[in-house]
Amino acid sequence: MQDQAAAGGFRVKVLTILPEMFPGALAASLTGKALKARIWSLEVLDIREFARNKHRTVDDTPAGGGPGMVMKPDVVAAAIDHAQADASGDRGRWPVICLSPRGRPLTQARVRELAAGEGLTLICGRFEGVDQRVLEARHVEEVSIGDFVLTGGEIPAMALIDAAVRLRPGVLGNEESAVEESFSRGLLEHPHYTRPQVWEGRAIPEILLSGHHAKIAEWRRSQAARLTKQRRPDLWRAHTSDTGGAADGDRELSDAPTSAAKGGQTKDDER
Ligand code: 9D3
Repeated sequence: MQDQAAAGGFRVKVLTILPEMFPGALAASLTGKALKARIWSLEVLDIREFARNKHRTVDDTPAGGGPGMVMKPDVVAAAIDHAQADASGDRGRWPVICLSPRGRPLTQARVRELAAGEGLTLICGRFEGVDQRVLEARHVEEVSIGDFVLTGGEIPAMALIDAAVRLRPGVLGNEESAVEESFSRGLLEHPHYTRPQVWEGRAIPEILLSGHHAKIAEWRRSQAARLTKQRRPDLWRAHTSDTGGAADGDRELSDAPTSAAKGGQTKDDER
């Protein structure tokens, strides 16, 4: 089969002024194997190729003044229009997304929707960002990967691609995908251990060596609850409201200040 879509392949187009950054990390490991196996395809478009002037200018000074530069709407629009020419016209199944610190935070729920589509066109922001008019005119969705500052959208684009591709059929083993379905239910994972039984004087928790599967499962549930309460009170609240607050026999989350509110790591790593 020649046609990627007909072959069931997930098609990703990346618009960037740093095309040399791709496939980068995506060529390694599971995503790299899946790329070779044509489970997904990657087309990298150099935004600079869509600049029409002699100097291939992609940016200009911000209207109203201020620091930095803004990506020009005409150049970015030409790149988007080129990318979308052979994409599915159904934007629901092939959205155009700009990775931007002002975007909506990426969630696993959105990743699932994206992975269920035919493809993605990703614009990697650089400089202060992209001219607002092209985002509106081309119905571009803005997505952030979290509240920290990077130098550009390329690494976020790779993160999004990695998250989506791993959900495509044939990328993960059955074992891993089944675990994903049933297990976590919005909690952090329990801690993991492997041999040696004692390492640097630290023993594997006795219960894990007992062979008592029901007790092991219960220990893992309580550890997952403990870690989630400590590190992600937001997730814990969502989980307890989902399950009517009866998920765990432990004390409920108190109004005590979080570790972040107290200025960082405190008892987080006490075991
Ligand atoms: C001074 C205002 N800055 C916004 C916080 C400007 C700015 C900083 C960094 C504009 C762009 C960038 C580059 N970052 C991204 O393109 C980016 C990003 C990020 O920095 N954090 C989390 N997710 C993303 S998605 C794209």
